[in-house]
Amino acid sequence: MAMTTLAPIQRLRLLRELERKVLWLSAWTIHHANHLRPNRDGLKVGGHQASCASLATVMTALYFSVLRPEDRVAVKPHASPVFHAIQYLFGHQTREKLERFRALGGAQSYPSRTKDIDDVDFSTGSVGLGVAMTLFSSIVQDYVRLKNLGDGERPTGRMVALVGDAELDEGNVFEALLEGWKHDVRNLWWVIDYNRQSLDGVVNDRLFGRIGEMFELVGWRVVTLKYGKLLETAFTQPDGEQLRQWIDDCPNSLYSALVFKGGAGWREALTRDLNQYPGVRRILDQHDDAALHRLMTNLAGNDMQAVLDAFEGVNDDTPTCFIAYTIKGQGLPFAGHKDNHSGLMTLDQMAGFKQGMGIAEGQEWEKFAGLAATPAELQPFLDAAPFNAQGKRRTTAPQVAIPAALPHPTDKKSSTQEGFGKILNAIAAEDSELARRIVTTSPDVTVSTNLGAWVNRRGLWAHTEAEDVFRELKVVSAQLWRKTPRGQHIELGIAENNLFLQLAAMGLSHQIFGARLLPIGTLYDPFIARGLDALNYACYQDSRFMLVATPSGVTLAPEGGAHQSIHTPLIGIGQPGLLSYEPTYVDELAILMRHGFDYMQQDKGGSIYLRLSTRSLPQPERTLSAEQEADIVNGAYWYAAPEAGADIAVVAMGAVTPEAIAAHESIVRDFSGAGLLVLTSPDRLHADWLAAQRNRGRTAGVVDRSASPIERLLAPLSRDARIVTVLDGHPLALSWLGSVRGQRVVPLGIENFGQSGDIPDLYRTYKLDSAAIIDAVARAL
Ligand SMILES: Cc1ncc(C[n+]2csc(CCOP(=O)(O)OP(=O)(O)O)c2C)c(N)n1
Ligand SMILES: [Mg+2]
Repeated sequence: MAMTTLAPIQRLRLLRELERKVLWLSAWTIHHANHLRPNRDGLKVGGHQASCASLATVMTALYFSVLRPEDRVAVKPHASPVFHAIQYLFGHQTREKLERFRALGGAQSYPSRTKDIDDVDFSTGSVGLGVAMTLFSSIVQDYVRLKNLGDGERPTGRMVALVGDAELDEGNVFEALLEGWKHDVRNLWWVIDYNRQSLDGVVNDRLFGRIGEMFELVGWRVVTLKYGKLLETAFTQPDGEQLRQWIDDCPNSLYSALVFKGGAGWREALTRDLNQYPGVRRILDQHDDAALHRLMTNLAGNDMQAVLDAFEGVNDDTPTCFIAYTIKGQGLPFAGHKDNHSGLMTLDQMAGFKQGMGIAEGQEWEKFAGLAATPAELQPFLDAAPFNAQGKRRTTAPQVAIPAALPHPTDKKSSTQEGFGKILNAIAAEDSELARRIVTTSPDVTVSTNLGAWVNRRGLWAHTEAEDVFRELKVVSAQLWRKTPRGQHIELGIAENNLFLQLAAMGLSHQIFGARLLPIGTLYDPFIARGLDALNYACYQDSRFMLVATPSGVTLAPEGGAHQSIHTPLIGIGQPGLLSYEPTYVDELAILMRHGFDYMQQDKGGSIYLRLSTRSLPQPERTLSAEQEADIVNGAYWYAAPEAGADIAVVAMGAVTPEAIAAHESIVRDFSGAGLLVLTSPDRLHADWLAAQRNRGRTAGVVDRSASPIERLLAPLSRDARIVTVLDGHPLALSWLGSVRGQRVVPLGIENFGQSGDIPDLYRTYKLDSAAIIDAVARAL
């Protein structure tokens, strides 16, 4: 039975059946996890039966009929069980994983690209982020399409977000909308599950008038799905308009409460308010309580035909917001109750629900149990779903070969930020695959993070050509900002959250659009905190990009504490999926960028974070050996090697290294053989050290105390050597070094908000200068 031969009425019938099944399976999956699995710790397992129910119609319509293989979806996080139920019916999810919903290795609480097996497009969980992710993905889709970076012809997909109405309270959604308007976004469908309930209760009345206007303001089409077919028919009856007006005017709380109370409640309220209208009295007479309840709760977002009509009525690429009126908990005993967000059906309620669904004992996981349509009708319908027409939807893309060394400047003095700009500029000058695959983006700090030269060469990206007016009018400027579809820089407004979502989307392009990109995003280091949840979200999805954060620390000097980053080195250590480096010299940076481009493409790789500085440092004249290059990638090297058994070592990282060099020169006069270790990555050192400890447990008997780079590096020092560490960041980032071999550490760094000032004043004030380092050595002894 092919889709094309199925009459609309037949399709509607089967979709309604599947909607029942999806509602059942989602509720049962949650029920099973909470009531039927042994509970060892007494914690509630949870799950959201009511939130699932309100989206069951929309998701059934989408996955079983409307979506195409090229479409990509971000599912409302707590509708995860609905998604898994649909994939189970498709045969992409297993019963075992559903039985283990929210247990180790089971179907995930919130849809996860990396942990679920059933073809999740975008992970969700932190509300608002998945929604905006679809918008930035639509930009990536257009970017790779206009440049032909993909694996051949690929139809343009719709980027679909299934959005809880309360998700729209998250400001990041509106930041994204505005940015999307600037970039003329296309092919976006946001379906808002307008159940007028959040977690804590019922949302503000008529909020959606405002929200609809917001979407229209930024060029979206708004399609409102308000009343279902039953109600629409009732409205055409005599006095039906009175009924419509009554519902239109009904406050959200009253409507929700009546949904919960059911038929008798509706009758009482309507009799009280509309008894003077004979037509309404007739409608009341014609419906018993159950039918009246069905009628009054017949909202379009829970009405299959209305949902299909809405989706199938949109056939162009204009971004579209569907406001789908739904009922939270539709079809469940606590429908409409304001406290239903985390409500779970009791055992009794589930027994009743199960009976109503026609499911016999032991048949709970059967795909077609309790349905009126036969398996012989349903299975072919599922098999023919257009969504699965091409099998696996997750794409791959070949790796881009990275040259053995990147071109790097050899200035006698340079900051790492300047070096970054020059390295990229040199890459931009080449006609290489590496240069073609790099795409840069920045939230209005392109120039001040030294991306300017790259943009001058490679251009700004836009759907259509736009000349640089300043250039046309011959106004002299260092920046050439010509916009073309060939451009390789996506300029964003000042919204760091958008930067991270744009990077998240770019960094998944190989798996979502079959096109390998090497994304680089720049921002000021302190403003990582502004977008931190989105950065975490990007890493959680295993997106791959290079984050260049500059300037950093108090070393940005005159700008003072407001722009000074303190704990970003700790974020670098603590953030999974993000390998962080803080190079001191430009030759290190070149090696690390090269490593980064490679690491971003490895299965077991990840994203990379480079913490840079604007402080110009004298650059060492050196040619690094392969071994030294490996040390730089591994996280540290001896700038001045210690003598065997040395009692003192100074450890430094980044912009403060010249102070450590000066201090070291003076220290060796008293303690000959003291070493100076320069770090490039406490993150990498720490991770390798922990991994070595874990592995040690497994090879019984043999204790290799130099299994990880930091153990080997510290091995020459005496057992009770003193180590002074210094960085322009929180001292905790390095103080753990004392645990490696049980040596005492005096950690220097920044613990407080800084002042404005010049570097000598600030380093003195915050005890980062050579006097402070020498003093720390004295204290250590
Ligand atoms: C950033 C973030 N804050 C808080 C939560 C906890 N939370 C999960 S769902 C929810 C309410 C969602 O309401 P709505 O979007 O209307 O979804 P509904 O359940 O009504 O469909 C909240 C506050 C979260 N997941 N993410
Ligand atoms: Mg809601």
